[in-house]
Amino acid sequence: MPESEPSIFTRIIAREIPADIVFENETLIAFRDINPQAAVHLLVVPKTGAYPSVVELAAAEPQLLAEIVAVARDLATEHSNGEFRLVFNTGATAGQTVLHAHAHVLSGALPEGTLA
Ligand code: DGP
Repeated sequence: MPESEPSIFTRIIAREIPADIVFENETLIAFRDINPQAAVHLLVVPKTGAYPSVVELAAAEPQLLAEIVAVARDLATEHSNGEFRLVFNTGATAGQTVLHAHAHVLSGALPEGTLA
């Protein structure tokens, strides 16, 4: 994808594409994953599309990473039992398909065979 083309998440943030948005503030947005892998599967996404992955995000704005963790906890409490798995796929071979940093928040019943 050319760098100038907005990511699918940037288009969700701009309301160009619909999503089931469950949280939004000045810096972050969260919505349900289109292909849920757990009873509760949310994506927490920085509104800035400047960071292709969590690595660049953490280096440039560590406080934003801390904010993602806090929002994940709040959402897991609101939508499930407060316990959750936080996943940052980083790189194509690790399963990253959207080059706009994001956290997967998985809670409730998780699929069989995932990391213990
Ligand atoms: P990753 O594979 O870590 O890059 O995660 C990208 C996730 O984004 C993947 O689980 C599916 C989700 N996703 C992709 N396109 C859309 C969309 O248009 N809407 C929503 N809600 N989720 C999407």
